[in-house]
Amino acid sequence: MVSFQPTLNQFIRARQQEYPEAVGDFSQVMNAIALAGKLISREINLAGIVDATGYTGRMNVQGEEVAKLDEWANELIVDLLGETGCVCVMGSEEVEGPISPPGSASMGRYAVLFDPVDGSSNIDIAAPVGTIFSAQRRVTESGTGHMDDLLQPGRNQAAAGYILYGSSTMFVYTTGNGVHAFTLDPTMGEFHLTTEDLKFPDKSNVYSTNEGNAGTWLEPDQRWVEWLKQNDPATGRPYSARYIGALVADFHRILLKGGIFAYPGNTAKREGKLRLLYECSPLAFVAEQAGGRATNGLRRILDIEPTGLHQRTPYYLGNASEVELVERFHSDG
Ligand code: AHM
Ligand code: MG
Repeated sequence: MVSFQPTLNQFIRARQQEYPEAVGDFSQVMNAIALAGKLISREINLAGIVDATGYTGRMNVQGEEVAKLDEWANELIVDLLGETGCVCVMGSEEVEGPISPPGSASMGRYAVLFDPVDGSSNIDIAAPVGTIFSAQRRVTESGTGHMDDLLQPGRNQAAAGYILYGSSTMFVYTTGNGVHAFTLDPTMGEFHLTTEDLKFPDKSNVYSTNEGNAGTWLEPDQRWVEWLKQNDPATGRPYSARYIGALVADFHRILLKGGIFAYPGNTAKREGKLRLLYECSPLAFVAEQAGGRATNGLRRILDIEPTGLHQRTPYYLGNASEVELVERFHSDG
């Protein structure tokens, strides 16, 4: 038999056979997300040709302009997850409240949160963007799911991951048993396993943050970034800066090459910019499973009890030693 790397679907099915109680719902949820990823990847590749760049002219719940691709990808993911029958409720960056799947589909066992196209302003310049997803087991007992199913701490996640639309399209996920990465073969339309049990490399002296905001940051973050830039070869300083402005792409580089991503709060917005449930928690789960760390500067992201679907949090993510370093700046005042 010709040997090839397993497809995402084969990999998930093989893993599921290890759990006799599994009934296949989880595979269906993951397949729906992967199919959405393939369709979004195609649309992004053709964005300039099919008039998918630019904005709709509407604002989303966060008061941000809605890119055409945000809206299209949101509807696509809602439809594909909804028709699995395995999802009881959804939460999206693009929609203010919980999204109920149509009809009996709302009996499903999973609550799924997602950011359909994160960093979507990058689309207009053909730079990388990503989809982020998180699947929680429902906590309500029956019928349509609701907010309680969505507002769970990240440590409860059944699965989480992202799809990176870069020079290649990658699907990276964890269910709490390591992080696995797949690359899309566009000629076959299949994601193939490229790395099983992915781990952060040893620390590297790279930081990724929007330093243009540094003047608005709180004092510990300002001291931290100044420290990184000092010239002290014995401690590997100065660090190198890398920032794409799309969380999935910035995080993926750090996962593969090492370093830290930070989006601190500032004096006007203490909670910063990034959203806990569909941006920070899923990548925190991936980071921890890859041997890294994710905190808000003082506290583990996965232990934050959410109170709102779109709540924000300061965010530090990457090699454990690098995240611990910035935490020391915070705990020292
Ligand atoms: P979005 O959800 O509106 O796309 O914003 C999230 C993005 C992240 O991908 C990225 O890390 C961050 O915003 C960049 O923000 P900034 O432009 O302030 O550096
Ligand atoms: Mg986003």
